[in-house]
Amino acid sequence: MMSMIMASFLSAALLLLVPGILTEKGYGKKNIELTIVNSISNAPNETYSADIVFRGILLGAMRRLQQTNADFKFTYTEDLNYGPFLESVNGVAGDNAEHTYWELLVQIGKNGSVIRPDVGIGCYIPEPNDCIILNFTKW
Ligand code: B12
Ligand SMILES: *[C@@H]1O[C@H](CO)[C@@H](O)[C@H](O)[C@H]1NC(C)=O
Ligand SMILES: *[C@@H]1O[C@H](CO)[C@@H](O)[C@H](O)[C@H]1NC(C)=O
Ligand SMILES: *[C@@H]1O[C@H](CO)[C@@H](O)[C@H](O)[C@H]1NC(C)=O
Repeated sequence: MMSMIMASFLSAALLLLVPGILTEKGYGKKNIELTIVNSISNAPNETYSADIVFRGILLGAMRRLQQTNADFKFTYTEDLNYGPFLESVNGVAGDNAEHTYWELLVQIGKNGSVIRPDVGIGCYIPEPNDCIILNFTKW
């Protein structure tokens, strides 16, 4: 008897909690925009829309985009200290001898300012509506 009361109390409590959990700051997938800019060749920009899970890392969104969109490809190397270093995007690779690399920039919100994150693709956590800019450039 006691355990039945407990059980119904617990399931009632769960019913109250679950909708809260599901709606808590966007359970499920949100969108970010990913713009590929080549500031060296001046090739036209390419823009993709990618899914991002709640507080997911940019690398995760890029991996899922690569799995679902045959036009988007990237490679990275693993740095001992800092993790994933973005090496190439759609066949264009950074080159130490030419001092070229893929710079990670983020435009905050739609018409917002552009920041240069102080972490790489494995650590950066985009906000929904962020526009990620991968800028092929020189150092
Ligand atoms: C030089 C430098 C660069 C050069 C490296 C060119 C080269 N081949 O020499 C360039 C311009 C490419 C670069 C790029 C970036 N960098 Co940098 N870079 C440095 C710096 C000033 C010195 C590194 C160095 O030469 N160390 C000495 C050598 C002997 O050691 P090393 O282990 O061989 O160094 C290598 C790694 O540091 C690696 N590397 C450099 N930057 C980054 C960034 C990431 C995320 C990774 C995985 C590896 C990596 O390249 C070096 C040469 O191969 C450090 C700050 C510092 N004072 O240490 C920041 C630093 C390592 N970079 C940093 C960042 C954030 C970036 C960028 C993500 C910036 C951006 N928003 O685009 C990009 C990487 C984007 C990508 N493609 O993934 C951060 C990393 C912090 C973190 N925890 O993620 C640091 C610590 C500076 C900071 N802001 O605090 N970087
Ligand atoms: C490409 O995108 C960048 C960053 O959003 C922007 O500054 C630039 O004007 C764009 N270039 C073209 C040709 O659309
Ligand atoms: C964003 O900027 C563009 C170009 O400057 C402008 O035409 C547009 O009205 C702006 N949009 C918003 C929502 O501010
Ligand atoms: C890309 O890098 C170039 C060279 O550093 C810079 O002038 C340009 O503003 C960057 N692109 C964007 C979209 O910020």
